[in-house]
Amino acid sequence: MNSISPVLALRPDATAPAPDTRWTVSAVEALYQMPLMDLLFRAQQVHRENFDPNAVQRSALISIKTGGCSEDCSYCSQSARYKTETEREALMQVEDVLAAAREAKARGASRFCMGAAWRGPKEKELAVVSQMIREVKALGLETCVTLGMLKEGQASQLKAAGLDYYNHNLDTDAEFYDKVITTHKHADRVDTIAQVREAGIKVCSGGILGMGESRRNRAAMVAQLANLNPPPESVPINNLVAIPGTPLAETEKVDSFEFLRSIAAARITMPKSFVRLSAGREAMSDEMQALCFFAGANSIFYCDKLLTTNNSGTSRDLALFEKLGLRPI
Ligand code: SAM
Ligand code: DTB
Ligand code: SF4
Repeated sequence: MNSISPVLALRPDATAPAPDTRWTVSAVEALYQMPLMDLLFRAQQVHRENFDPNAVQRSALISIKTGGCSEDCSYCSQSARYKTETEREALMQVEDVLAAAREAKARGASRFCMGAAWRGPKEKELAVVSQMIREVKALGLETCVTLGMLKEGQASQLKAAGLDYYNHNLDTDAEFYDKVITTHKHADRVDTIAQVREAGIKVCSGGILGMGESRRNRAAMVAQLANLNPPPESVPINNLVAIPGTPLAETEKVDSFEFLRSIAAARITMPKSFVRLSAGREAMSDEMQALCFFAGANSIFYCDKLLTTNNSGTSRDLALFEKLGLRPI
């Protein structure tokens, strides 16, 4: 009898591009259109081919400079243009950042991410951040910063300080970008990512769902991330945290299954990348998070606070890891 492996028989090859082929938006959209069980199964298969399915990477996140940002990102509590509850705070002292990094390490984080509400860093600011990177790295943590757009030469300064990852999200589809942000262009984001890559720093880039974008917009963003050569090593998928006072405060939430499909699409199109279940976990049930891990998410922010909003707390995360039998990376 001619026996076809059930695994192969279930693989919908119509949506699988040959290796080294670019993902078209339509091919990613076709993933979104699959029956959910087929999509989840395929995502889990890809996940198991590339990662330990029971291990999740944990990054701590801290805001090293808060609020007062010149940019008009419609989702952000830190834009100076919107009246939000976020209070401005100047760039932190290196010792204070270091104390937070020690705590994060003691709690079990493996990476320490530092975020600043800047359009981009000035030279003096970059020197201070470089010092933070050196000292955090010396504690034995991986380092990540997100400082906005970089100018020529700045990425190599960060590399020289020992930076492991630079976070710079595409945030949304190029075609939807100007509905959300007008003070800089989608192409500027791509340019900074190229500079980071050029300097030999690992790229962390993803986006936000639930800003009123269409499924096609979501598929286009996933395709664009997947077509970066190579794709980002880390892909944060944020569920919009609606901030009172921002233009997106009342936006309709993205459907949970649509969010899940986006995680699966990221996993399938970027098989070797860590996919981070990022902002929005506080509002998710344990069951929803478990489904996201099944769909291929294998990284989280592990800290009680994100930049300005609450994260799912570390004690809830520890309990969830225990319940699901997950191991930290
Ligand atoms: N200013 C820098 C920049 O924009 O690249 C770095 C900090 S910025 C706050 C980092 C990322 O946080 C944004 O690109 C966006 O993806 C995410 N973010 C900000 N506010 C958010 C919100 N309310 N909900 C979900 N994600 C958010
Ligand atoms: C990312 O993709 N998400 C993080 C991190 N990179 C810097 C930020 C989430 C911010 C959520 C809203 C806030 O706390 O202000
Ligand atoms: Fe500024 Fe970044 Fe917020 Fe945009 S997302 S307003 S650049 S801090």
